[in-house]
Amino acid sequence: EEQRSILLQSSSRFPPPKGTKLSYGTAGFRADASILQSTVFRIGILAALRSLKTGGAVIGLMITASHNKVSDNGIKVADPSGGMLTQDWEPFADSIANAPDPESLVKLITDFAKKENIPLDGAKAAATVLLGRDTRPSGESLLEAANKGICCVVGAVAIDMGIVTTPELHWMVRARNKGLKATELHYFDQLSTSFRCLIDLIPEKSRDNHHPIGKLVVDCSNGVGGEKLQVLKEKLNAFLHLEIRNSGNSGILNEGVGADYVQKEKVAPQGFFGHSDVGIRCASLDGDADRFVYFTLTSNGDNKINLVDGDKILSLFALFIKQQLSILNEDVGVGVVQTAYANGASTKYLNDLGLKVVFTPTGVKYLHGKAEEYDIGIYFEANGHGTVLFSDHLLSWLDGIKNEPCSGLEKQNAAKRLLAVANLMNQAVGDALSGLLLVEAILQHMGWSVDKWNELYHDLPSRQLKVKVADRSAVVTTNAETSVEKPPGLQEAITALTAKYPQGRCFVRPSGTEDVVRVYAEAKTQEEADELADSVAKIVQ
Ligand code: 16G
Ligand code: ZN
Repeated sequence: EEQRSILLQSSSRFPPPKGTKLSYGTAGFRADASILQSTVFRIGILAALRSLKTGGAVIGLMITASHNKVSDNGIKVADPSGGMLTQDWEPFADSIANAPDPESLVKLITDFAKKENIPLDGAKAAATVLLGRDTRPSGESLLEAANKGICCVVGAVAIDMGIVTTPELHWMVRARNKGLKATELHYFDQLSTSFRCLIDLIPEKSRDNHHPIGKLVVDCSNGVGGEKLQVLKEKLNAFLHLEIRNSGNSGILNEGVGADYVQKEKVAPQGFFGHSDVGIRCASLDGDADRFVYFTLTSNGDNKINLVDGDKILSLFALFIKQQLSILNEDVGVGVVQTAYANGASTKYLNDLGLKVVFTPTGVKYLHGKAEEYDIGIYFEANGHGTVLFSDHLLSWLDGIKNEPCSGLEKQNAAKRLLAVANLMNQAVGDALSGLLLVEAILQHMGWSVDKWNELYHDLPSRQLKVKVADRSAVVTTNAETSVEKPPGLQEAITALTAKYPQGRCFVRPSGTEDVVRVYAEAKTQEEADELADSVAKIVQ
């Protein structure tokens, strides 16, 4: 009863916005920041309940709207593993976010707690929630609202981690629940130590004939990534020449900058110039630093780029890992996970390397879940979100080789490299900072320029379009979004149009983050890809 009255009282101070229906999509809740107070308050309650449900494990709450505009914000829950909130709690998140008044909200909560056997009121179990936010101006007050929600649940405490990247918060949740050291300092230590380790393990002979690969210039989207990358830069100065741009208050968050902009528009971000930066290795982070892409400026005077996207990052990682495994000469289950957006040329390249490539629907929760099924699971979306996961079983096997002189120096070193990759790469979620360091380490290892890397394969021309429709939920897809199930007849029409083009491939899917249906087409020439996308867009309308 005490719990009930606390919930009623506090929630009356956070009335929901009128006339908007919110839904916990692939990226959590996202909307204009001005209407999110009640949502984050309520998700604070949910996070505390989730902690109680999981026996007091630490849960994460991140306040961010990633690459979206600065006036937006959002909230996302991290489960005890550091991964995304379990999907079977998403309907509960939706229903409490949309409860019209305190009474109905409290009823939803108590009913759910009963159904899930969550000990409310007088619970002996304690609950812990880690809170983090990106640099958005609305973040501070939203974090406070989330904090209030958490504190409504008897026995729950919130710990404010302040301004952090999304992957940092997920990393901290995971580390705490494993009983490991989990502060931001430990995060930076782990990244910089494992990067150093990879550099120290570069074979002498490739060190001799490799050219200095020059500086890396990073566009930080005017977001949280800049100040964090600065810390790594100071730690790694001797091994990595970094130049940081679009960081802090130099411009507006995500406006004409950042990984999403660069990847979608295929142009250089603001602050990069076609006269001084041509040919230089550049990278872009997104607003909360969980995605990144590379690029180079192509010619003088304009902002055209050669894009090195998530597919190519994935291919570089897969190649390096494959090389180390072949030194170890042992059959290890490697799985590469892509979505239908992966350029067909990347899939072909990976297959030709002899790797097993599987597809999932769009969204990190699907890719991550699939990648966890392998000894080494490598996943990336073309947009630059991804990581490399290692099974415990494989890690202990690698540890054994590392510590066994009879394995021989070559094998020991290969095992050490893979262990360093496992330490460097965020095991909870895609992380632009750790991904960037792995790219840099591998390029140094290979002695490769960014152009050499980009030559691994040539992208097939592609085109993406979005189509406004009356009801996007009318489009239902199957087979990892590669074919349409409903409405009837649509897939047959798409198949017929696609068949007209050599190397043609096309799919449509309802967006999870915008009120549109997306169309993706690939073909042998750009004109044909455009034509195919256009013609399919017409029949979707
Ligand atoms: C979300 C997803 C991202 C995906 C994008 C697709 C997470 C954390 N993020 O941002 O992985 O690429 O949605 O958006 O899962 P769309 O459904 O609008 O195409
Ligand atoms: Zn992001």
